[in-house]
Amino acid sequence: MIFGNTFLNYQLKARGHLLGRMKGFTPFFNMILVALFVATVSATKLNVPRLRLPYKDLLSTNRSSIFSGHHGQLSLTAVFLDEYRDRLFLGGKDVLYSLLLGPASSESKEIYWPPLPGNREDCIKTGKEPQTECANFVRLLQPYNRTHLLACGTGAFQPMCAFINVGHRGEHVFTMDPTNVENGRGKVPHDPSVPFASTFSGGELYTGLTADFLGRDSVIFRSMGGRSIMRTETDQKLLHDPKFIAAHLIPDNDDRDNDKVYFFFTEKATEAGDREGAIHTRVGRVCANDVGGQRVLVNKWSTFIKARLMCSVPGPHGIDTHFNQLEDVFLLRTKDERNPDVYAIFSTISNVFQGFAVCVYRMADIREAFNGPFAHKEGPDYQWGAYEGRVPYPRPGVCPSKITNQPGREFGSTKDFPDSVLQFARNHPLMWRPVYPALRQPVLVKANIPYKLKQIVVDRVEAEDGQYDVMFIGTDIGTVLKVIALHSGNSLETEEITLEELQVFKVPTPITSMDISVKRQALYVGSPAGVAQVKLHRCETYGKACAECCLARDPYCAWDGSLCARYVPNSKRRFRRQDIRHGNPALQCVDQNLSEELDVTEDRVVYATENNSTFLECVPRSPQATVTWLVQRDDHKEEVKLDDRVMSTEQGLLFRRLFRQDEGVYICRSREHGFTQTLVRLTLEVLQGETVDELMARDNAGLSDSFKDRSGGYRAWMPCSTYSRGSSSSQMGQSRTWFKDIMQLIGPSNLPHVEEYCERMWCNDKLRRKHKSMLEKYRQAQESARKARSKSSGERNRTPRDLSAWEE
Ligand SMILES: *[C@@H]1O[C@H](CO)[C@@H](O)[C@H](O)[C@H]1NC(C)=O
Ligand SMILES: *[C@@H]1O[C@H](CO)[C@@H](O)[C@H](O)[C@H]1NC(C)=O
Ligand SMILES: *[C@@H]1O[C@H](CO)[C@@H](O)[C@H](O)[C@H]1NC(C)=O
Ligand SMILES: *[C@@H]1O[C@H](CO)[C@@H](O)[C@H](O)[C@H]1NC(C)=O
Ligand SMILES: CC(=O)N[C@H]1CO[C@H](CO)[C@@H](O)[C@@H]1O
Repeated sequence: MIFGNTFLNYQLKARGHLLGRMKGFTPFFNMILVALFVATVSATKLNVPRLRLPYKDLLSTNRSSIFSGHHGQLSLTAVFLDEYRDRLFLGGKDVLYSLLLGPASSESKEIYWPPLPGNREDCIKTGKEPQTECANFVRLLQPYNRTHLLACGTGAFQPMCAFINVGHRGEHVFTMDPTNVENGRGKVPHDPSVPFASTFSGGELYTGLTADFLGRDSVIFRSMGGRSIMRTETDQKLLHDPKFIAAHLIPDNDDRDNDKVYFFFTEKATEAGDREGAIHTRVGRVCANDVGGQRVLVNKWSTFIKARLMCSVPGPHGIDTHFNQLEDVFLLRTKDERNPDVYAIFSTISNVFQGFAVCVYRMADIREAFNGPFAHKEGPDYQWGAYEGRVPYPRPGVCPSKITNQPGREFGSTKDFPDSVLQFARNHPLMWRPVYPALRQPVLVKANIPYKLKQIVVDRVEAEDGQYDVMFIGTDIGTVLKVIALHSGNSLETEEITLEELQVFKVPTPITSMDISVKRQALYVGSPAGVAQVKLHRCETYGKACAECCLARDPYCAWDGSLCARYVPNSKRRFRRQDIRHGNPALQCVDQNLSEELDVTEDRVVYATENNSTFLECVPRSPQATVTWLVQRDDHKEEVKLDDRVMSTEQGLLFRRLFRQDEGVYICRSREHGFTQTLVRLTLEVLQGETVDELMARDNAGLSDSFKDRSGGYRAWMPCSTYSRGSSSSQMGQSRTWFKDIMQLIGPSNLPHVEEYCERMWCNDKLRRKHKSMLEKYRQAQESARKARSKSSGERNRTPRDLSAWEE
């Protein structure tokens, strides 16, 4: 099979997205199309993800796996990642799941949990939607005790809670007693679509939600445990149409009496004055040991105070652009449990601008705002200002503790607080000073992007040159962005690098939850379509060379001397090459074996016909790289001259009409961070004289009888397998793709002919013998390519990977 080998060696790789799309376009349209491609190429490449990983690739490389319930439709509404038990608990519509996370296990258990009898029907009678409202949407899953979880659902607008037996660590128990169901009012909202926040601590449940059927009673609750239920008073000064995003207990110091529960929410900002409907983001807090007042504020929070969270960028004319709408909060916990970093996604959506920002807050700054002046307004005609009068003792917002419980001033409980303190707290819940983010600016800003940022989790990663906070940001289109923000030197400027864009879900769907397991090095990404387990990193994806690993700038990954692999701090590995700050492979990889790395895998030959269009594909791995094309003729290399006829597109080099003198060796080079690498080396052969039509005519003349049907006519099309003998089906498969490739190169209008021609060439030995002349030509081509290849590999040995290019 000389002929076959020849062609297989030269598999033509023009996958031809471009040509495929151009089929059937008039030249005029081609022109526009090309103009668009060229425009995109020259557009700015900043903030483009360095690597885009499609859904299929994530699955095929085992980077991701998806669970969508036993019946396909999960309608995920709650997730609890239990790292202690190594299990993932899910709540959806009328259903609960328990998944084992062990390496080899994919075991899952299900509990069917519909609304209580009659409630679904009652819900429908009130005019609610049967499918999207009148079901039990599980909204809350919290660990309750050593054997049980607390689960609460909307119960068709009749909230209910139940305890789920999940067993001890190591056993896969998952049962619920359906008769032992409690009223869930104040624990989850009635409406499955309204946001709410909860945290379970010390046997008590803290929730921020709307607690009534109509969704008007906005309140912060504490329930369960032994103490009486606590709530906020109904007062717009305290909470004004809030949308709760997150709740967390964060200790202040070693005295547990100072433990505080923080709520993150947005609300209508009364202090914004005339601007009706202005929304601000707040951080509010209560003392965990608050039991309300004795005469006033009975069973109502007496320690609730709140401050504004600012997230803005300087705008033109000195007017800042504020990101006011809170989307998500992630607490990056460290060894110091009192001082987690608070990561928050904000949005601002106006007629002229849609933008998103991530701001990071330090607990010290939040506490400072709460220790500062209270916001005050003397009367309806006065401006808001800092309260300058005397603040009663104990200062509102301070928890009763050893400090407040001194001889002579014995405030051991909020019930001991003087009425004046409670009155002041009730009238001054807002602090005057806002909380500014670290460095007073966002770590990440995205403006006018065609998607929304919805969820964030952060992993603090140890790298060779320090710690990096890797942000995983979920969008409303089913993707997750993996981003780091770098501070350059002493300046305030941050550089954000999108390391990867992972298309986690097949179809665009909003990501509604994200949890990170540092132990498993995995991300659990929830959406209505299901939950995905995604590995935080897959270093091999970046490539097989030191330079590629280095350019990736991924803190998880380093060059270990032979592979791009997970960076392990303090390991004994000799080679650990990583440069997140600058991504400079010239410095990191200079003593590494460069020759065998990225440099062109295989030289290839591309055949194309004169006067026709052709396309040389070259797509750099990173969209941040810029591409240049060189052409080599007689040992002389020069940059390809681009014009209307020869154009550089995002996918490769397009010849709109091929001339004989275009023959040569084409070299596609990419450049990123001053580092140049050769991606593709192609020998372009221009076929002339014998047009395909002529070849066809000759073939037809010498056609053997076996190719004529009974009527003497010539069979228009026959699958190869009908006349091939002795060639395996896998070879046939390969030949098929080869046909497609060459067809696209030779020109759309010739396709039917060429397909037929090639098929016959490929499949029939007799015919093949008749084409000695053609064979000879291809053999020569193979020979010259082989020479070119060995010559170029000789070059590689001399100058490993284009060292001169580094100095460009
Ligand atoms: C993915 O996992 C399957 C089953 O564990 C395994 O057979 C396959 O080789 C893996 N693929 C890759 C690319 O690692
Ligand atoms: C956990 O709580 C459930 C529900 O109240 C109870 O039935 C169970 O006995 C408790 N388990 C432990 C270990 O306390
Ligand atoms: C580098 O090249 C030398 C000789 O070409 C070879 O022996 C060695 O194994 C290579 N090292 C690596 C890390 O590839
Ligand atoms: C290509 O076009 C030129 C000028 O129009 C013509 O002379 C030449 O014969 C054409 N070649 C082929 C193979 O059609
Ligand atoms: C698409 C295209 O231009 N195809 C042309 C390829 O060349 C032959 C002649 O060599 C023309 O007939 C085709 O129209």
